[in-house]
Amino acid sequence: MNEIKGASAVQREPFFDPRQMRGRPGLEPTGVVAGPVALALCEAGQALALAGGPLAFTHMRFGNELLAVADLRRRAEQADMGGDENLALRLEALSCPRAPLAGLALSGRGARTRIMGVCNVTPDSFSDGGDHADPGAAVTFARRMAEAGADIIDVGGESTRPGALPVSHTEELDRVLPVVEALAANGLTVSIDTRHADVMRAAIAAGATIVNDVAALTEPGALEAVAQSNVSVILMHMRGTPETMQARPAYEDVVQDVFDWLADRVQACHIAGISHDRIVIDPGFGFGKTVEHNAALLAQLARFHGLGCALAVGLSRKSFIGAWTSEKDPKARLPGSLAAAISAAARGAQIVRVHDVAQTRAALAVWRKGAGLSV
Ligand code: PT1
Repeated sequence: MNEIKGASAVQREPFFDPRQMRGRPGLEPTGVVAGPVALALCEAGQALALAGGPLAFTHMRFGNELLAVADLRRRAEQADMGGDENLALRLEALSCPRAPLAGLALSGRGARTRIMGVCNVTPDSFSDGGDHADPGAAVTFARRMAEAGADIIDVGGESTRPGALPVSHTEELDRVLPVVEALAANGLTVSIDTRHADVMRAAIAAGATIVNDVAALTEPGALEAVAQSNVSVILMHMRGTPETMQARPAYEDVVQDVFDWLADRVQACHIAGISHDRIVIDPGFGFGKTVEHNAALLAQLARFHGLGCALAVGLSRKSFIGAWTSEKDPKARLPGSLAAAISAAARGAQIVRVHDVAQTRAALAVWRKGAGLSV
């Protein structure tokens, strides 16, 4: 399954065109299977690898239709004869392997969900309210997360929780740079959580190998800052700004709208010279979404594989988890956050951004055993 047909398709030019991935109706891989069963079904032509595996899917929701993979393939093959034009291409985007992220394997038989540990160097973060506001404390905390199994440390100096106010770039730089430098010097994989081009450039120079941007490189100079480096980027969807985003967010179809918006940002990256294999997408849970919007995004998360990029999610301790579990205290939202991480992993998300690294690692390890996965 890790060597499925189409593995080299990532190199083919039309595959790179996100406009073709926006076809209607949306495709939702469903009937997700794992382990030996997944391999057997793939070999029998009755399942397709989900983003290169280790998961696979047997069915696809296609508008109002629910189709078996074997039937879909038949339909895709008829595309040349004037059938579903770009179905074959979209199937390939859903199932081809993802490139490694900053050297971390994301696809294939032995790949496991990667854990990104949140390291906020802010006095006002929503759930860890200034626990490690000074750089020294943040470095100690991040090292502990790495020991607990974080694959990536996400360093942020500006809170983006709903209602948060912006900080000056100098302030943000003063907070994050010493932390990025120290962690990169320790050989850790560091992502910089920022919207600002100058912070991106400085953090990349200090050793960050991933830019995590909740504004998806829409701020002035941000596309260029990433394009002129060789780092990877996480493009996250947000409606409005953190200050205003929760004021009556409305969508026609939240999953399709977010998908299409991300497709446009992926295209903007391509045009700026950022290659497809450097791009990760993130639907932006809690950023300009109601509780129902977040529920739809989680339930239909597998649709986002249709862009042919790796998929990251941030669910940990967010207010919709509080709403689903009647828990007001963000730090007490751990059980819900673990279930959310498993939910996302079971839909093939390759990266989960979390506060509780050791607990998430344990929860995912047990889920993998139960699913029959080998690592
Ligand atoms: C995220 C994310 C992020 N979330 C990425 N980066 C935050 N790639 C910061 C609430 O409703 O999901 N993906 N960086 C934190 N943002 C929020 C949003 C925190 C909503 C809290 C809420 O409570």
